[in-house]
This record gives sequence, C-alpha cells and structure tokens, in this order.
Amino acid sequence: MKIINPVTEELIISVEPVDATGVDTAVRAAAKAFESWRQVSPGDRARLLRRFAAVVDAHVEELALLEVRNAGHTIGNARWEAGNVRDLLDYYAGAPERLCGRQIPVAGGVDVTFHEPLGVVGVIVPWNFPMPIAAWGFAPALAAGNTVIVKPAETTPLTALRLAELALEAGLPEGVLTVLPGHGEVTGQALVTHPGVRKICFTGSVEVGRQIMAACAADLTRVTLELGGKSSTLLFADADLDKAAAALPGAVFDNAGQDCCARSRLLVQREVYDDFLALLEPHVAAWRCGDPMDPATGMGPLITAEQRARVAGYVDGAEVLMRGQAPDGAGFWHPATVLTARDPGERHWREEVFGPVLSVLPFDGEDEALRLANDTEYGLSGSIWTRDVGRALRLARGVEAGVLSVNSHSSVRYWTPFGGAKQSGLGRELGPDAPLAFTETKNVFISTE
Ligand code: TXE
Repeated sequence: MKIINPVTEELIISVEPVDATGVDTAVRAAAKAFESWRQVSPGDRARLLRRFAAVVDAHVEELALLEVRNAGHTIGNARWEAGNVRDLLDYYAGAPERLCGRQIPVAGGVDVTFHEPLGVVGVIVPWNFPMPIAAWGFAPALAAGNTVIVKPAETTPLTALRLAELALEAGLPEGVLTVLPGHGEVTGQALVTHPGVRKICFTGSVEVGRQIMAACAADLTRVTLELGGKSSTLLFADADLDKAAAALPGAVFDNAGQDCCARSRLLVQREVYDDFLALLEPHVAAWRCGDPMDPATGMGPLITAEQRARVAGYVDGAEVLMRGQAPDGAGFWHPATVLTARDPGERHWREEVFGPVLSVLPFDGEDEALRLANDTEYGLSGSIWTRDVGRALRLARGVEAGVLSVNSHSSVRYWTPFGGAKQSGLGRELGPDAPLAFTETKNVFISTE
C-alpha cells in the first residue's frame, strides 16, 4: 500500500498489507497472549497501562508530526490526538481494580457475578482520526483483560503501527496489542470472520458497518458500530448569536469536516436568519485552509483525491452562500463552503458529505426545528443554542441522537459515553462503562447447604 502525504501528494512509504494467513497467525498469537494477560493481576495490568501512557506522552510530538504527514491534520489537532491516546490509557488504567462484580442475595447459598474478559478483540479504524479511534477501542479492552488487534485504514496506518511499537517498549507482552495494516476487504474481512475473534469495534461507513454486523452474525461475534452522522445545530433567536457564530466554523470545518460529529446542518430561526449569517461570514472567511504546520491554520487537506472529488460533487450545482480560500497546486484541498439548502430533499442536506461543507436551512418554531433535525436516518450528535432552559431540555430529550450539547459544540470526552442512535451506530464507547462492554458477565451460585 502506497502511503501518500495529502499535503504534497508525495509517497511517504510503502506498507505491506497483511493477508488472511497473516491475520490467522496474529489472531492465534493474540489468543495465546490472552491466556497470560487475563491472569495478570489488576494492579500490574494498571501499572503496565500507565507505563504505556507515559511512553506515549514522551512521544506526543513524534506521533503528532507523523499524523501531520500521513493525514494532513493541523499540528495542534495532531498533538491533541496523540495526547488523547495518553489520556485514554491513563483513564482506563484505573479500570482493572474497579471492575467489580456483585453479590446478590439468594436463599441457600451465595451468588456472585464476575466480569470476565472476552478474549481477542478486533478494532477496525477509519482514516479520519487514526490515533484516538484506535485507542477508544484498545485502551478499555486491554484494561478489561482482553488482547487486541487493530486494523487501521489503508491510507493512514503509520501512527497505529508506531503505537504498537511503543506498547512493547512500555512492557506490554507480545501479542497483547497487535496492529495489522491492510485492505478492508482482505485484512478487515479476515479479522471480522475469524472464529477466534470475540468482538469487533468498527468505526466507518454505514454500508461497511452493515456488512460487518451481518458477518459477525455467523459466530455471534459481539459488535460495536460507530457509523458517522448528519448532525444539526438548532439555533434559536434568543441564543447568544455572537458566541454561536464564533463556535460554528470549528464544529463544521475542523479536520476539514472529516468528523463523524461535524455539525454539517445548520437550522436557524427565520427571524435571525440574515443577521446570523452576517455574523457567521467573517468567521468562515477567517477559517484558514493550508499548511498544517502553521499554527494559524484551521484545516488541512482532505485525505485523498477521491474524497475531494466526492465532496466537490455535493457542492456542484448547489447554491453557494459562502466560500473560503484554499491553496492551489499539490494537495487535496477543499475550501470551507456554506450552502443554502433550497429544500430538505437536497443531497448535501441529507447525506454525510465528510468534508468542509455546511448546509443551512431556516425554520419557524420549535416543532419544525425538531422535525427537521430528526428527519434523517443518522442520529449521532447535535447542538441546541437557546437561552430558554425549558426549551433546551425539551429539545435535548427530543432530538434523536446519542451525543448532544447545549450552547456548545463539544462532542467527545473520553470520560463520557459516546455513540449513535438510529443508523449512526450500535453500542457506546468511552466513559466509565466502556471496559464492561469488553466483558461477559458470569453468574456463579455457591451452595452453602
Ligand atoms: O470508510 P470504510 P471509507 C464515512 C464518510 C466517508 C465514507 C467512506 O462519509 O466519506 O464513510 O469512507 C475497513 N471488512 N465514514 O470508504 O470503507 C477499512 O479498511 C472489514 C464515517 O474510508 O467504512 C477501514 O479500516 N473492514 C466514519 C474502515 O473499515 C473493512 C469514518 C473504514 O472504511 C471492510 C470513516 C470490510 N468488508 C468514514 N471494508 C465515521 N464514523 O466517522 C472496509 N473496511
């Protein structure tokens, strides 16, 4: 696989994809490693995860620079992403000693529950956040006593491969965390269908998510799916419009819009529609697209030429309200773009664009805003902007999504649960319960008679 720098379009390195035989060898090694890893005492497992966090911390800059080259992320974002891996490891290092079962009152004996690790877990990662999404899977899974195989996206395997080396450097035993680069239909497919794999955590497209869920049915392999979104900002006339206008570009254009939580739809109450767009315009114009190493840059390029063509396809023929600047020449650039949704049936209003494109539509009242926000097969994220607490709570309960924010565009915190409703996914990641999702609850009754 040729790994390309999306800023320069130059070859960084070629990586050998792992075939089905290689996957089988790795799963067997991970299953063997599991037998010892599950026996490691909770305190020792916690210590090893903390040491892994410390080693990642010592390599944040190196990992960040690697991600800038491989994925075109801005240096600030890439540092945050590497730091996020460290924080996840630190946070879930607290889990092994806290995975407590229960003692349940019964007659004639004692009844206790245990949270047992599943075994080998496969984590299939997309290209938009190669480091954090890998760690959302492996950190809680390892903490719960599983061994993990990560399959990074074909375009962005470099940071995951480096993390696997750092895990060994930190003292994690061989086979506990393995990274297998390769193609989805070969390496990914072999991992999903391998009978030795007990759970798959998949982040990617809805289409592939469906295929993976169907394939997992054969062996009843557990599955968690995180499948993207078409999330809305619901902006009411009574909101702090200046604050909302300043925050919105980051919520849509960060990571060049290649973000499952991107608030790619903006619903504005009609009475402030023109005023709000006038407030938004200078912030869109100031959102710089260009050199990811420049700290003033808001976003880098898209990941591939194909992704850029796909995004441009949504803009072609649409009514453009605002368009930012993008560099000419080499690089898969696409400017920040704001489109008017002439009606809610337009493709850019309905489908996940996964690029720096915002679609805007006015609404009149709360009922209409809710109806429009929920008129999508997706249900991942969303924001509600209003100073009316009652309305904020009504809408927070009414919007069909897994993760919402009020007067803010924040989405993901590693210590709070994350995941989608409807076709945005299945199951939850992150937060205090994530390690439990990598266990089987066992109930044991001990007779005292
Ligand atoms: O995703 P794929 P793609 C959406 C976004 C994007 C579109 C296509 O709209 O434009 O999906 O992206 C592996 N068995 N999201 O084509 O194909 C693949 O190798 C096992 C939203 O890149 O779903 C990669 O590692 N694995 C999303 C991963 O799945 C398979 C993030 C994702 O690839 C496989 C990414 C198979 N049969 C894209 N086929 C989000 N949730 O944020 C592919 N893979």
